[in-house]
Amino acid sequence: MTKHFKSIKLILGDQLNVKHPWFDELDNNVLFVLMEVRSETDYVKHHIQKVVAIFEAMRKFAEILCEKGHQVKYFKINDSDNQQSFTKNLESLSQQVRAQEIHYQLPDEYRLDEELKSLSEKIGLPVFPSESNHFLTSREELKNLFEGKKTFLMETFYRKMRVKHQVLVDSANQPIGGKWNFDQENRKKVPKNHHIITTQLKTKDCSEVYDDILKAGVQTIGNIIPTQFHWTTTRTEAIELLEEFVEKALPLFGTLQDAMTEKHWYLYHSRLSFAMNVKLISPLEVIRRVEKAYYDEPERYELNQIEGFIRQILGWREYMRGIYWAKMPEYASLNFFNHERKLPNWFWTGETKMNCLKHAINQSLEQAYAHHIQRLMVTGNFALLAGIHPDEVDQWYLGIYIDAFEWVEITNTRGMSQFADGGIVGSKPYVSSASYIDKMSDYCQNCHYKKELKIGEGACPFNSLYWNFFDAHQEKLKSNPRLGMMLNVWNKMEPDQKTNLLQQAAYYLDKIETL
Ligand code: FAD
Ligand code: DLZ
Ligand code: SF4
Repeated sequence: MTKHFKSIKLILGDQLNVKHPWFDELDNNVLFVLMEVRSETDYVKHHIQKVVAIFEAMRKFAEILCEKGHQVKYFKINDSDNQQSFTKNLESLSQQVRAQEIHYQLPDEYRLDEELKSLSEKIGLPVFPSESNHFLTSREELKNLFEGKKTFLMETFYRKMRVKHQVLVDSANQPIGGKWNFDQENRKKVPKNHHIITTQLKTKDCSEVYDDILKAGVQTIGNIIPTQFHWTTTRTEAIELLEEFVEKALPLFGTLQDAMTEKHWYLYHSRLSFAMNVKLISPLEVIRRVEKAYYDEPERYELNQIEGFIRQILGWREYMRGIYWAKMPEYASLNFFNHERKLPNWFWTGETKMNCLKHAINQSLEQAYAHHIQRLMVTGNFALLAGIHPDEVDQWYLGIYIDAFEWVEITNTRGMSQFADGGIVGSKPYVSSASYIDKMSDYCQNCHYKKELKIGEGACPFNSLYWNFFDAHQEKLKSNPRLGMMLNVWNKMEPDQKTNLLQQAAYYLDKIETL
């Protein structure tokens, strides 16, 4: 006979926080439910490693809840009673166990927020949302900070967060080290002959989950070796990775955070984004651990490394979430430059002669990962210069990265990278010619194209596309104080030179599929 439960509590695949108050006490009236469902695997074509990581983490989380004595119903993707949607499964489960109410934690994504808001009406039971406690700022607090403002600078937000959470501030709420921001010290290339000593990949066998996904016929992108899976899928693994990061990579994190190299795919980056985004580990835990490293051993951990890292989490990560909730759903259709082009097919195969793009894309297909500057200044930069429709760009980023969840993907992609929001997230479009990519990487050395050539046979496409971008969007960019200098350079260029650059760009755009 089926057991009866007063309440069903839904746990989404990115709400795997064992420290949530829901799990503080055992309650026999509560049935927790987790579901592997096609509505989530199919809203975009995800990287195979992302689906494996989420299912593996969900299954391990359910096991931990059971071990603690909680009651759990887990829908695996191929279970015969799985109707493949949150609403349908909740409807049948609530009838089966005669539940009187349903609870959920506020989701991080607008689409699911809307779906869960209409649960009560669809199922005919009272439904109670509760705070997830997963961020350093509640949705209400964000609303008050962002509502009604056209722009709200990340730097202003970040300083408020430093003071609010007492991170790297003194008793007068002034920044430790006398500066809020050490970015100027953090723009170095990997030095020649530098020996990279960083975190290791710890692997495990995820074949069982992988086989289930294959059997279900979920369409995915990218590659995987299921027997050597390295993404962290438990809290214990996430804490181990954090410790290893602090020990090995943090001492150089800031200095080399913008550097790119063919020699190493994550360099001194933490690879903690997936664990944080599915809430195996909390942002404050990570921040406090890194802050402690500085206070314990200031001679080993310079402030620029520490502050640079903390700003990404306390600043950028929380700020992006703030913009998301302040501006959705309109944000998802912004297209400031009216870009219309399709994403070239080689974004899905890595088959391009441009070495920077070949490297960043192949790495993304192999590892479901690229670090920030690869995402922003290689793939994102090219997509913006080439005038790709932001919907196409969003689909790619939302699918391919292990850490891609809409609240943080769309604000970074449509906002920071594509400037499709006209300057809500960033104060200027992030575009560059070959010179920036060459300055920060070793990609240009082995490229089919010549970084120093702007026109003619073998000219680097970034060079002409860069000027073409300024020419095409003069009207929209001319009032931007941060772009005045580049527009001046463009406007003062010899007419012949301008014509040649524009012709070169048109030629490349015409044969974009073969670049
Ligand atoms: P580290 O370099 O070690 O940084 C530490 C942490 O800081 C990250 O784990 C992350 O939580 C946080 N962080 C750093 N930069 C950002 C940022 N701009 N916004 C929010 N958090 C940040 N991050 C995602 O988590 N999901 C995404 O879908 C995502 N899409 C992106 C798309 C584009 C076009 C760009 C330019 C950036 C995107 N980012 C995204 C931000 C950033 O690239 C990743 O967080 C980072 O590369 C993850 O690797 P890591 O954990 O090794 O990061
Ligand atoms: C991304 C994802 C995938 C691929 N699959 C599931 C799933 O089967 N079940 C689930 O609960 N969550 C999944 N997720 C994560 C959700 O899409 C995530 O909860 C939303 O993106 C909200 O941020
Ligand atoms: Fe990229 Fe141009 Fe450098 Fe080649 S030369 S790696 S295309 S920036």
